[in-house]
Amino acid sequence: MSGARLLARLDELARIGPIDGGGSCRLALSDADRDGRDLVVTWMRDLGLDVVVDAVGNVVGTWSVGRGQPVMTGSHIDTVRTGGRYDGNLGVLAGIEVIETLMQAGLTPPRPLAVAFFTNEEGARFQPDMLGSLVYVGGMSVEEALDAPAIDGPRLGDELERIGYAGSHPCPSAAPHAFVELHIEQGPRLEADDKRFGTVTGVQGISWQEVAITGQSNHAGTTPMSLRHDPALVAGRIVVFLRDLATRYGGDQVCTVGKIDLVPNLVNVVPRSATLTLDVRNTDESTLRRAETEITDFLAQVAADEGVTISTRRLARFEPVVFDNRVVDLIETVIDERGHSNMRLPSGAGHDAQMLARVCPSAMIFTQSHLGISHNPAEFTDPADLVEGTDILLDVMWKLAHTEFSAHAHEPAIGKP
Ligand code: HGY
Ligand code: MN
Ligand code: MN
Repeated sequence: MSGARLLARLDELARIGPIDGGGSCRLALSDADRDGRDLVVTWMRDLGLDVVVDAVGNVVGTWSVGRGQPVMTGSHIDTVRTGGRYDGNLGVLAGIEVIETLMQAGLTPPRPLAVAFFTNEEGARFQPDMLGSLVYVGGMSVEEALDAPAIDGPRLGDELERIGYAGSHPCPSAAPHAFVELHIEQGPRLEADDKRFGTVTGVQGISWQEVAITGQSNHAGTTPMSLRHDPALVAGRIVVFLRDLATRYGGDQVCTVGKIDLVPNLVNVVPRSATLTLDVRNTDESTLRRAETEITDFLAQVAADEGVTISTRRLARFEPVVFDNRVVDLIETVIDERGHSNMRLPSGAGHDAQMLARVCPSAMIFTQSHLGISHNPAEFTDPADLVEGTDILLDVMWKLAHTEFSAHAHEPAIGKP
């Protein structure tokens, strides 16, 4: 395995859509995303992989050797606006490196190996997140996906056409034999517990909604406080309510308001409207539902209190996912055999693996994220961990290619994700 080649490619990809601090901004289906896609497709084609682009722009490069369905790896190369250089990119470039290493070593697996990058994993420009892999496994229709509106306006289908990634390969695609994704943890646990790698048992539940608050635009100087119907105030109360809810629930509960838009957004105008996004997650489905119910009740109450109207729009909703214990065990065994400390943990972030888990035995490998920072140019993972994580991925893929899974439904990893 050539660590130098992997690290050089990570650097080269990071330079597409560069932002201060060494990160990248490649929002899904933007020009920068197109340029990143073109670069990675070039690396796939230079390797002689069979590259297909499907109807929602997912790209899969396959080393067509052996027989049967491929062992697949991959992730995403779209980023948030303040993206780091490893989120998603590591999993895609490590997959290419694994195949190139085996080719150069003259080691041919009994099954094809495939590496994919999926469209709009981040869910930052279009919702839901993991949209491409969701369509890939048949969880969302191509038509619905192509009609998804970007937060800046265009239809997803029109953007695919514009950047030249409206592929012809049909969705859903045939299920791979197995799927394994290498990804940075994006949280603080591995480093805090001094564990070098993570064996990921599943992904927590995700609930995204958009809340639109309509009040009464008015003059900031002349309107008495008692006569205001102020959407900005209501937005602020919602932010505080979510923080209090997460504090009350404790445990894995997280709540985030990441986006607030005021209209007309001017210093001397009581806003007419406020539109905000709610990102609420928990590893336990019943707790997540309880949180959603509390939020719904609060929105009704605060609308009545402040004399505003509130409407909501569902942006994403995925229940917690538990990965296949057979793949989780295999990953843990490989890391143990290579002599590295590791721990089992659920993923706080969403990943394409949670969608592939619907159709084939799937799991993930985590590397540490320094100080748990991610979705931030300061995202950092020790290069030695990136390289060793890729070697772990190679071992896992090689073993999966030599593993036959019995037909019965996957055996979920022990306990909640
Ligand atoms: O939002 C997430 O968890 C992921 O980054 N799409
Ligand atoms: Mn990611
Ligand atoms: Mn991300």
